[in-house]
Amino acid sequence: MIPSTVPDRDSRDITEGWTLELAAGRTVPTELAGRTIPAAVPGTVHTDLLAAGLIPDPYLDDNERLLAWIGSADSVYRTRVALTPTELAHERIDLAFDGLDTIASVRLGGTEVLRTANQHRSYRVDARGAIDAGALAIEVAFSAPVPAADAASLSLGYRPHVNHHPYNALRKMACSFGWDWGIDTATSGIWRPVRVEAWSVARLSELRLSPAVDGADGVVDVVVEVERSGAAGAAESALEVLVSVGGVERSIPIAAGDSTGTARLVVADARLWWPRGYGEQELYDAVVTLVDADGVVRDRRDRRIGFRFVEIDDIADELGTPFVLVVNGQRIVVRGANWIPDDAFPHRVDRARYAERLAQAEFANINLLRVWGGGIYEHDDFFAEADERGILTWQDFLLACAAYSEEEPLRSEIEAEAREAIIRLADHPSLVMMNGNNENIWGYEEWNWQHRLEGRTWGAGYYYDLFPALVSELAPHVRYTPGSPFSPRTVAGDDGPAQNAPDHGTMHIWDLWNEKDYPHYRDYRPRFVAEFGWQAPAAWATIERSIHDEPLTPESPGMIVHQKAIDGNVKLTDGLVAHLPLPNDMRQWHWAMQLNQATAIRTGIEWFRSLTPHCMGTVVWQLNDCWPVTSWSAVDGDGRPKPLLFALRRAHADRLVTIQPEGDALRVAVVNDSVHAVDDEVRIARLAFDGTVIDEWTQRARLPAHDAVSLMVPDALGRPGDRGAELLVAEWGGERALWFFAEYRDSALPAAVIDREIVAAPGEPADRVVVRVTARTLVRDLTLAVDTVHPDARALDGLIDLLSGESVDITVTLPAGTDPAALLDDSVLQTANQLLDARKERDRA
Ligand code: BMA
Repeated sequence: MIPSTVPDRDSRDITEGWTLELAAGRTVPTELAGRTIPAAVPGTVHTDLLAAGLIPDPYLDDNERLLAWIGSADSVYRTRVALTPTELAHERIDLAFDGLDTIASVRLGGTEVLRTANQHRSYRVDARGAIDAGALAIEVAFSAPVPAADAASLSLGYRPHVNHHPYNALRKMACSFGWDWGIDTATSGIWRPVRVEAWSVARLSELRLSPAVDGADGVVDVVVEVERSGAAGAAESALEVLVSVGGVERSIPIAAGDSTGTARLVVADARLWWPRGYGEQELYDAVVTLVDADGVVRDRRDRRIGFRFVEIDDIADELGTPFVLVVNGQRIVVRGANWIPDDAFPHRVDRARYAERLAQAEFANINLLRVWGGGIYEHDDFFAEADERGILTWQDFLLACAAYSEEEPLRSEIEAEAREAIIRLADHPSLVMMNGNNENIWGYEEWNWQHRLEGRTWGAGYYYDLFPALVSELAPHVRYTPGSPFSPRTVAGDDGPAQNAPDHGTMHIWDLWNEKDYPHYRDYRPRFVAEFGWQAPAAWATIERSIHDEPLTPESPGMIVHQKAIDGNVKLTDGLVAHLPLPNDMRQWHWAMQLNQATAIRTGIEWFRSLTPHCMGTVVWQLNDCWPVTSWSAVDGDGRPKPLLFALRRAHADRLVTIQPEGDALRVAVVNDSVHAVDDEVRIARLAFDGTVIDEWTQRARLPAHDAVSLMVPDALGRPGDRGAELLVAEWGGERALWFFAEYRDSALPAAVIDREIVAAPGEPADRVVVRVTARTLVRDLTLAVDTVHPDARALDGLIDLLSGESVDITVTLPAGTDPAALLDDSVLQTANQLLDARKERDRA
């Protein structure tokens, strides 16, 4: 029987009474040095100074530069905690730090008890001896991170990295030093909760649950470790760990003097956990309690686990090496996105924000999120949301775009953080894979690092030995890959590069954004694309909130500060002008760039999905942002979607029809990633822009679940009479694809004539209105800029193509008090047509 009692221990977060003091010296402004500033834990120096009104918001305008001094400031956090009589009655009083950012000295009553240099670990100290008059005086002194990283970059030995600071010399969130989408905030602080934990006899110090599937049964291997209090007799007392999963219970005796135990539970006829789109997300409560010889419950853990088994099919075939995630025996077509910290100050991201962001991922039909290695080992709330929604996750170890020392002191830090991350995250069913690094193997082999390293270590020992050994020891039910990208079993030579080889394993495609136009995605026939992306500015309301340039232009000072990519604006322009004219009007520029981003990514995903099953996944760069910035994201730093989110929703839909060029001909690919077979006519028609059908053709396509087929468009049908004024339409299974023979700018796309009205939406909640749009001409990419009406308004559909005469209802959520009629204003309407109107007007002038 699992005792229902709560454990006899006291645990509480220490959130009260914290202060921050900045040490005089270095770059600290004199009026701030030595001052006592109220502080928050969890928190950071930046956010405490901001809350105290002592600095402006770093995310606005050019404040990043004004606040750069913080990275070179030493700081001290202090509080005094009065302990309760119940706490004092316990044998042990520990302080548990879930995260310290980064170089810290913890002092209790003036005595140093802990030194740390790793943001990605947690720490615990026995604080009993430091109690004075029933209270603990806690002081956490942080050394400035920027000079520390600089000094370490020499003491560890130079190692290549991207961006401006040597983030690879310090175990601190790499992107907090600035990234090509990230603000440089290198801050300090107690970024995760601190608890006082009072306990007696023993506590659960480690718990590992490895769920597996054996025939119809679910199997959970349990490993527990206990720490004894050290009080007289505690070492000898016998303990018992009780485990319960889905009604099955097991007892693990821990003999006197012992501290570990194992058990295997079998849950007969277990219901499986499936990724979304493939089945249900069955979760089981797992409860683990620690009971002492007197039957008193001393500790307890509650988890939600799931039964699924994961394999990676990377067995070489005649074309190279595939990369296929196989979950419960089902080959998964990954429709994924990369995830970065959702805030440059990640302690501000709470469960509600994770829920909102993952709901946006779900909206975009995303079935996998990759937690990129320049950020953090994500919070449990992120994984809990993913578990419930069936979004697969893949967590990188935190080594990105750089070479890393394999010697001490870095080696032990990396091993300790990796162990901790694996143990903390492994029982989330959504976590299917851990990955050694981001781009480091590629960088070593192909970015001239070997030359610069002069024989120094670069991280191979982590990727090929340490990490795989830890994952198989601690989480045998989670898969591992050495890197992203990673091409196994290849050597540089005649048949291409050793790494990032399209035919082998995972690849990142960046040469398009950097150098070529997006139709060149079709030059690749990859097995799995783990990164590719295209930039666009943030939503209009986000720009208005965060940048106050007068005039606001693509190159005005604030816009340039909020664009971190090398030659970002030049690449935006180059990427646009092959397709659309460059508008010399800020609102139109903004719309053109957002549209181009969406089109570029949609082109890529539809092409890659048209190659199913040769290509078994795409993971677009990137879902989210950590502040308001021009970037590759689909959702901006204020949480507002860009039109790309609609493009992802379409391109990732279970059923996809897409028209792709194949040599001189056209191919219609129909892809069925739903669990149901689809039997329908494929109807292909060539139309004039006014809607007249010029030619058409049908053929039946019956597709089992998870299958794809391509049909070649008959020659005559695919050959337009007037390239600039005709289009091809393909329909199948309720989906539709359009193909335009000419670029927007070379086409006769007419000025759009569009009727709009607000229609009553039966059953819609009061904050929802429906805008009915009817096209009187061919209209491309219709998108409502609803955030210009109210910053919190959201449209639930966008990037809509309408043939002349067609209508669509767009649901908009609109905060109370806003007049829905404002949604009908011309300034809200965005179409590709209007981007050509401006040029036509200019040509006329
Ligand atoms: C890849 C990523 C990130 C980067 C992105 C865009 O290299 O791994 O490092 O932000 O490209 O340049």
